[in-house]
Parts: sequence; C-alpha cells; structure tokens
Amino acid sequence: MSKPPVDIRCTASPAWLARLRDGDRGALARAITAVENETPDAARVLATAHPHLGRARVIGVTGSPGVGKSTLVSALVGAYRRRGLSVGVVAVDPSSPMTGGAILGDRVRMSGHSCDPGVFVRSLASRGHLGGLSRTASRVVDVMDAAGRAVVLVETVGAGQSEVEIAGLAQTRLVVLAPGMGDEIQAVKAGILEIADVLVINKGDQPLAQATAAQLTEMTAFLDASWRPPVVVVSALDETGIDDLLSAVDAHRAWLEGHPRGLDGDARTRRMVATLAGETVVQALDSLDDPRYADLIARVGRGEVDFERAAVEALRLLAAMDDQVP
Ligand SMILES: Nc1nc2c(ncn2[C@@H]2O[C@H](COP(=O)(O)OP(=O)(O)OP(=O)(O)O)[C@@H](O)[C@H]2O)c(=O)[nH]1
Ligand SMILES: [Mg+2]
Repeated sequence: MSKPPVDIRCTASPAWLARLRDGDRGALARAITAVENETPDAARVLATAHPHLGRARVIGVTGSPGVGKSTLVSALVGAYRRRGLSVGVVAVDPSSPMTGGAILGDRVRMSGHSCDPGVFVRSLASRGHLGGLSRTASRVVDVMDAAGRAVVLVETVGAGQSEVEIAGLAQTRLVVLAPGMGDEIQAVKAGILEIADVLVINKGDQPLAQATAAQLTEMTAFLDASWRPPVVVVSALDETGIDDLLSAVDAHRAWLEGHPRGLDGDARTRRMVATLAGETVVQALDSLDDPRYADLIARVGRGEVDFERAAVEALRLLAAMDDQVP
C-alpha cells in the first residue's frame, strides 16, 4: 500500500538534485526514477520542481493501438527540435505491465533521436491501478517541466477512462485516428470529441485519409464549443503534414491563452484534479496513524457513527493535519 509521507525537512538534499534545474540528463533520469518508484528522494524532487512548473508546453498524443502515435511522436520530436526546442517524451501504456511501455519508448528511441541530448524519453507502464499511473505520469511531466524541457509529449495508448485521465495532463490533446476509422468514431464520438483539441488523421498516404477527414470535419461542425477541434491529415511515416499539425497546436495554444478557463477551470481539468485528489486522500488515510482516526473507525464498527458521517470526519481530521497530505 502507500508509504508514509516523508518529511522533506528531515532528509538531506542530494547533490544531484541541484543539477535538475540546469537540465542535467543524469539528474533528470534520477529524479524521474525517484518519483516513479516513490523513493525517499521523491518528496524532495517534487519540492524542488514545484516552483519551476508551468513553463513546458505539454502535448498529449492519444489514440487506439497501431494508429501511429509513436511514429507521430517521433516526427513531432524532429519538428520541435528543428525549432530549437528541447523535448521530453513520456510514453504511457495503461494496459500492459512492464513490456508494453518499454516498447513504446524503444520505438521512439530507435527512430533517430537517441543521440540527441535535447531529447529525453521515458516510458511508464502500469504497475497497479490506473490512478497511481496517472499520478506518476503527471509527476514525471512536472519533473521534465522543471528540468526545462520546452515541450513534453505524452503518448498514451488505450481507450476509455484511462486515456481521458492521462490525456488530462496535457494542455493540448491530439487524438490520432487512422483512415477508415470514421464510422468507429461515429459510434463513440462524444468521448473522442470531448478529449480532442486537434483531430489527427495519420497514415495520410493511405487512400481513405481524405474521406475520413471530411467525415470528421462534418461531425465537428455540430460541436457547440468555442474551440472546434481542427482535423489535420498527416503521414507520420513520410513526415508530411507535420507543419500543419504544429500550426494547429500553436493555434490551440493561442486560443488557450485567451480562454484561461480552458487551461485550469474546464470540466476535464476539474475531473482530473478530483481524481488525483481522491487518490491522495485514500493514500493519506490508509497510512494515517492517529488515535483519533483509530477511535473514529472503532465507533463506526460499533455502529455509533454511520459511514458517511465518518467519511466527513476523516476529511476534517486530515485537513487539520496538513502535514499528512503530500
Ligand atoms: N502507411 C503508414 N503507416 C504508418 C504511418 N505512421 C505509422 N505507421 C505504421 O503503423 C504501425 C504502428 O505505428 P506505431 O507508431 O507503432 O503506432 P502506435 O499507435 O504507437 O501503436 P501502439 O503504441 O502499439 O498503440 C507501424 O507499422 C508504423 O510503421 C503512416 O503515416 N503511414
Ligand atoms: Mg506507440
């Protein structure tokens, strides 16, 4: 289960941590490993990162297996590097144990960026429940942000809630589709259109790409939203359409700046924050060693307090002991 909260005032700051802010790759790798494994250094890493957050451009790349997300991420890495920006890649695979995520990362690594110090790739795979994974992913993104990565690309595979939660980390969410998937989208369009800031039809070199794009554009026309996701056709393999995609991402960024609610107040962000807050509370209560809490649990056991009231009391107790919440 969860580890007890670490009081960072009681631990020495490791020397390597000072190099994180300089973008040192070794420090970045160690910091990510610390937050991923929740080692005793993790709290110190997060505290070091905290004042330096919010500078990176975080772009989510999500979509069904095999649509070409990794190939697209690699093409985007190349495009951002040509703009002179440093890039971090977080490849998340909620569906598989260790191997899947490693493969995601390897594909990116293999595609020509492995010798570029301006590119840092980390794969994360599911080791347990999804809440933990999305929290880890969010912390890894924060560490890359604090280490000065100008762009952080988060690749997620999977469908449904998991995808939505991890996509929620990004400021701009790209939903990648393959040609011929238009009918499939029709069936689930609410979900897909909800998370998409930009709809990307990859494999634009294949015959049905333009027709699928037209079909999707038609669907988005009915959206009642101030940002309507543009549909961009690309071929990640041939690296065509990537500039148009970058322009769409830039346009979304510009739109976000004029609509701050889109950044921090919209429904998706609220859901994301609520999920992570719930997760944090569960962990804190699981590890709470306090006679008042033990007494509360005992009173519930004796039927003196009902569960709902006990839950509220537990929250109050936790709120009064703010050192228990990481
Ligand atoms: N024709 C064509 N094939 C592509 C394109 N982009 C990717 N592919 C191929 O599609 C297959 C899957 O590509 P990946 O990039 O691994 O797809 P993915 O979405 O990351 O896959 P998972 O991570 O397994 O979900 C590979 O064989 C790619 O070479 C493209 O633009 N055109
Ligand atoms: Mg992939």
